[in-house]
Amino acid sequence: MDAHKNKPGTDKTKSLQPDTENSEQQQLSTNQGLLINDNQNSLKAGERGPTLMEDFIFREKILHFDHERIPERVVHARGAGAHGYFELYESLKHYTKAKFLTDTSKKTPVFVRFSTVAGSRGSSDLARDVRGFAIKFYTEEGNYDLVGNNMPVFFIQDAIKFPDLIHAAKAEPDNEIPQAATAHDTFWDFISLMPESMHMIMWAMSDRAIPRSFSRMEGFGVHTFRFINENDVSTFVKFHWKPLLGVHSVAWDEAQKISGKDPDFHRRDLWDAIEEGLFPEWELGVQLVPEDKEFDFNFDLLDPTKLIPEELIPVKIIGKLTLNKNPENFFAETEQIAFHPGHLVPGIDFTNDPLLQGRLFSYTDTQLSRLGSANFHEIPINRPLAPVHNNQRDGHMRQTINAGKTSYQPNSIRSGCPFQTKIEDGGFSSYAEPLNATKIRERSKSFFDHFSQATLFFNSQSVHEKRHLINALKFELGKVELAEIRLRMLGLLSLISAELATEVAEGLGMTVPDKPMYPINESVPADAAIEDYQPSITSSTIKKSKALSMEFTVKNTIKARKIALIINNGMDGAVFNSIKTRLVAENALVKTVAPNLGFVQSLSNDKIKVDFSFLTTSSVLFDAVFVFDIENNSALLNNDLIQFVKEAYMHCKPLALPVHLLDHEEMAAVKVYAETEMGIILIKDGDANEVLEEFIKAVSAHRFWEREANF
Ligand code: HDE
Repeated sequence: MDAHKNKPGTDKTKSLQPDTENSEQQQLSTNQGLLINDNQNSLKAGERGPTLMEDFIFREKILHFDHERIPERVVHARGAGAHGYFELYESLKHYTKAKFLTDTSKKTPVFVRFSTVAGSRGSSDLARDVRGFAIKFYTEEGNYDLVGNNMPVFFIQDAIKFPDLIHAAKAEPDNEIPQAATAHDTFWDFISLMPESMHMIMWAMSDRAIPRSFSRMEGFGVHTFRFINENDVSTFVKFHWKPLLGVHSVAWDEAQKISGKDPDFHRRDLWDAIEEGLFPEWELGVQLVPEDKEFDFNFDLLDPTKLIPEELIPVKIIGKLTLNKNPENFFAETEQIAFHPGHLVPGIDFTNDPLLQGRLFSYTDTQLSRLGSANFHEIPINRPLAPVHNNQRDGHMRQTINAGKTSYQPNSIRSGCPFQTKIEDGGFSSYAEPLNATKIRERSKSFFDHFSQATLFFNSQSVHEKRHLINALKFELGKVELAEIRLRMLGLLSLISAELATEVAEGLGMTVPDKPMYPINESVPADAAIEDYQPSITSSTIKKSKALSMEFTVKNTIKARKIALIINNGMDGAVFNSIKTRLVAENALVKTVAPNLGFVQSLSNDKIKVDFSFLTTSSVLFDAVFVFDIENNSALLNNDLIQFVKEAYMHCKPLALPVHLLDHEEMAAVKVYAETEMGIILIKDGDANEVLEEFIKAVSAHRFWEREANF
């Protein structure tokens, strides 16, 4: 039996059990239940003769195989998911009547799917990209989907631009190159003509686009939504997920190497953490804005390229999400789950954000082509825990057997059932927002400051975060072939920060143009001046926001950190055991690495199991490296080990090293910075236990990016 089947579940996972097939101790059969006697040979006319058309067992098997694939998601195709639950810390009754947000005794089952956006299903987890962060809450009032991302803003302001954005970002249509990468002409051509994307470009070029793991990313609902309370009072709300492990990323060089060494790195990390019982956790936070404060900001709350700085509206932490169970079957659960921002419960409603409004059409529509039928809500993972009764009938692959004569309303034959529910008894009603409008195809003037928050983001980054962002732009624009695209981008960057534009220009061997070169916006009201509808910069009251930098999210924990313990024959087994035990007690995930697989022999002849050889793993797959000392120094100075340590050093990881390892000529750089505060811990007198506390502290600090200044 698979180990993870013993792990805890939720009410939703229990509800999936009747649909779960388990072949243990079972006989092989056809789909009709006929027992199969030979699954190795097709039916033939003679042992060397042709296969017979009559072989219905062969035909059924091959036919099913031929149809195993469904279209991948048009965006967010690559993903991984898990089950879990949401617990509420305090009731939000004052703001919303949603039961899962008012009753603190409830544990709401959820399924979460994380994803990249641009790549295909088989692409690397480590692509520079936005990450999807989609949650389905199986509440007693029906399914509520919070379909968010790991960045709080978006590239475009109106949903009608989404196909353009995605066509530009995906592989180019003539040769389908590059896979899962935005470093190419069509993406930057589009972006350089879309000044509204500048704020999101800052996020997408920051290290947030190369997260260390799903469990170390924030999540955001992005749009402003509405809470509605029992008295029909509306409050604007923005949703935030804050990871309890802090927000951390990898280095760009590392990301590219992981894509080759283990393209399933994030998927595996999520799976392993749950299997080990190191459940990923996030706190849910809300920013609340009363309806009458809608216009108190120098940006529009309906504009999805803007965030509300936490200095203006603090994030109120209201509950916790825990992921505690891996799926039984990737296709049945992670692939077939269908999210939709329009899956609401009473107490939550939309705003007129034009991006959100457009999404409300797209999600159900896309499920029809992806999952093939209007009955996709009947797939086990999509079924609500709340009962479903209505007069919708039939269609491809209908599962429900709707008993009774009537499938219409009003009816008298079944006393009008299923009947409507009054609002006070839990029936949904849309927020009665007063509208008095003229039909127009225009953008609100309040949406035209495309730069202030991009500047706020850039200025809020730490020194190394800025450096990484600048390098990302040098890389991405450096891959662009058409010089005019690069030039247009430099023009736009100069409106965000002169420092940023100048440094990127230097990397491209170009100079920043005097004037930005974006197209004139001609879509203005008939009686308005065209100048009033061009991109603009409003002065911002806030110059820096702490919440926008990852630097301040470091937590004092090494939970789920992957640590390589480098071992070899002739090491001290007792020291190894005590260090390993302590790291495991601190919830780290430790693996042994040695020149060869099998076992190494300690000084006292104990056998220690080797998890990986230098050939089957790589330093980029670990957060930290601990090298155990051995009697024979020359064996320790093995070239594979030196390369492993050097690479971890270059990626600014914490290292614990026997002091004589630094005698190797290739370790000269490491030697210079040993014993500084830069996470290089030396084991001097053989007893590695003495440096353990320092090592644990260094691992919890994540990375020592200051080292980069010396490369
Ligand atoms: Fe999506 N998006 N999106 N999106 N989106 C999809 O729905 C779409 C947007 C997001 O794990 C698709 O079922 C439009 C913003 C996530 O299954 C599709 C627009 C945000 C996922 C779609 C947006 C998202 C999707 C493709 C512009 C963050 C993955 C497959 C108006 C708030 C969900 C599918 C999963 C998936 C349309 C913009 C998040 C085509 C038209 C903004 C996390 O319906």
